[in-house]
Amino acid sequence: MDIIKETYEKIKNMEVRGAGRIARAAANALKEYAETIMHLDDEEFKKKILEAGELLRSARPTAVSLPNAVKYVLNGLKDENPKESVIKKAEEFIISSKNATKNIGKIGAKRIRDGYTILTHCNSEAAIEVIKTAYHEGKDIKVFCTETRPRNQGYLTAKALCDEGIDVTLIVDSAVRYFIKEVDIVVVGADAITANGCLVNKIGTSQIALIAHEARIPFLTAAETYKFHPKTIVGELIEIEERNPEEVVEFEGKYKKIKIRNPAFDVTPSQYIDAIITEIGLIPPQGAWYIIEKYFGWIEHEQ
Ligand code: RUB
Repeated sequence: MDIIKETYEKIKNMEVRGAGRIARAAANALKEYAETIMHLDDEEFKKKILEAGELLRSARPTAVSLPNAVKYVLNGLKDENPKESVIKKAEEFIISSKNATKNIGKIGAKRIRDGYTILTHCNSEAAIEVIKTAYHEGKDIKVFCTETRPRNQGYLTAKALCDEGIDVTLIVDSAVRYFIKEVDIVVVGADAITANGCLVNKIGTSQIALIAHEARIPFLTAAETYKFHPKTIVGELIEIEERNPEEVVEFEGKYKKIKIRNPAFDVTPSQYIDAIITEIGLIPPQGAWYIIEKYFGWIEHEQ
């Protein structure tokens, strides 16, 4: 169980973060754990893997990639050879997740024209892949990265793009409207897409979408199909993670009584989203229901 607890802690304390990475970390932990308990009988093996899945799932509440990855691997328990199947499913998930990001890059890059300035928020592998692919296709592009308070994940994005040789400008989150006239397209990642086509992503995303909408700038989100939330089809709401107030600021003395709120994600309504870039193609937000229905056959609708 060590690998499971270790991975749970790393996801919880954000040593491993970002929806795609946490999903792959959970799948990998289940695989490594399964390999250590192959000597158990099938019933005992199933019990242990289910417990491990439960713990991993509880590490962070918002990114649906985490329960979707766990569920994908746990589905192996229903097979004739559950032990081999769990390991195979975990490997399958990790490979298909990496391929999905690559495909999203290729599809999304077609929407980036030569000379474009792109704005991105937070630190999304999928959004970065779109930008990197466009750049390596020879397009002359510039990127604005928001700082993404309070944890400043935007710095990671700025560094990753700078390492590729891309022209990057880092701005504070509140400067998006100031710079929007210089932006041709907004590309962000996704922690979850709901059945009615809304996007759940890093706090501040919905403000950016609103600003882009007002300025008539296309707003795209890059989301692998495992970021679509199957339970939203039966009306479930997505829990928005509220993190430690000390991430925002630490008050001393009498100022300790000042309340601080620190939601980590927000919801962007579908009307502000021009398209969702998935590994199977570019879809309108209205297509989210179809994706969940078609590609989540392996997830029963739990009510
Ligand atoms: C990260 C974040 C990212 C999505 C998508 O939030 O909001 O935009 O997770 O990322 P946090 P990816 O830092 O709180 O995990 O495309 O890498 O899956």
